[in-house]
Amino acid sequence: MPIKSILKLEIERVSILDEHGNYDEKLGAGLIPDADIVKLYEAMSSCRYLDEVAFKLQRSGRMGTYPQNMGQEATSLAAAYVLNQDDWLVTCYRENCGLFWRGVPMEAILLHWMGDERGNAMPRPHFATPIAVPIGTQMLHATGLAWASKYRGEKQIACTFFGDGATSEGDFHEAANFAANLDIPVVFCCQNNFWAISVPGKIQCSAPTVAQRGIAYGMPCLQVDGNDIFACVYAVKEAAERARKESRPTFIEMVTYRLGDHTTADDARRYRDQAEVDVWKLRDPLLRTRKFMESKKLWNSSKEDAMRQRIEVEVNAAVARSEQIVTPEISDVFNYTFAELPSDLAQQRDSMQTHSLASEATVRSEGH
Ligand SMILES: Cc1ncc(C[n+]2csc(CCOP(=O)(O)OP(=O)(O)O)c2C)c(N)n1
Ligand SMILES: [Mg+2]
Repeated sequence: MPIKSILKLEIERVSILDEHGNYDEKLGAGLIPDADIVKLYEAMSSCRYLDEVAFKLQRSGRMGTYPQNMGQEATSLAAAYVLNQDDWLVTCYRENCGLFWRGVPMEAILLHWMGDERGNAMPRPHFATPIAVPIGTQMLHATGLAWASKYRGEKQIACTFFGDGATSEGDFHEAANFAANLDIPVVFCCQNNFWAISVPGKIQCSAPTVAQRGIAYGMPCLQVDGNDIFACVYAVKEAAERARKESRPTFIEMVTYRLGDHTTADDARRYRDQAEVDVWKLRDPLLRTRKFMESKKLWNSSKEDAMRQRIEVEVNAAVARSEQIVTPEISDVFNYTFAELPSDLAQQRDSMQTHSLASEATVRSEGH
């Protein structure tokens, strides 16, 4: 018997607005109206400014830790722009821009990183899940949410975000396998920023693309320039349509770069070259979008200055609101964890009122 090839695979890469300002008129026709690209740029700029402020808050002891999103704003924003308001957006921790676009208040994110659990209480109309710090868990949540929607005959789809490192977790493989085999309407968006803290991408994945990891599960896969908001919108639109019409998942590798440290607890200079960062600074999604708008006379430096002033007011007000929130009571853990408090915990709660924890609570609130 001769040996014959039974499968040949191909990964397509989508780019519409490249880093040199070239715009693909065919793919990009009617994709994002002019008025919207201005709003999207403003959203990315506001998210970038929040990064600056949050960094300073952490350094001055007003925030626990913070993962800057700098450089990766276009990916989740594109998804939030495309999705319906009642589709699920299931993120990890570098998708602030998408969350803000769908209306999640900035102070929710600030509270989360200030260590206040109430930052995780995403109000229902936003259809966003709490920020997932355990790597990979959210891909399963998204698959479950989309499956539930399909089971109930509802129209909602789910879109989940995760990093390149997360595709090495078992959770990714379980979610992908489940979604592809049960025809679940979920969009998997992998933000390949080439690093998982200090571990370089080539150690995580020996294949030439991360996208092809999805092929093994039999789902459509593609790669996009993740710093090109037009390409991201194009890809998510196509994937969301597939999810809605055919109830099929898609895997999108969004190639991007984190311009900052992993978090404020990291110093990326210890493991990556400045020359690499400098190359990616030129591919910055904000810079690219701004140049595009200027070439179309949609933007200029006075608009930039006016926007910066608006953003400063908006972000500073969110910081003030998050710092004014009243510290929770220790007894809240009893009052809000169970619908009906088990008797042993009721006993603990009652004894807490008369024993050491109660005095600790008083000291804490007095000292605050
Ligand atoms: C289950 C789990 N293991 C380890 C960690 C510690 N950790 C935090 S971020 C990170 C790297 C994640 O890399 P990637 O998925 O590429 O996301 P990125 O931070 O680059 O956006 C690790 C290992 C964690 N949070 N959760
Ligand atoms: Mg990464």
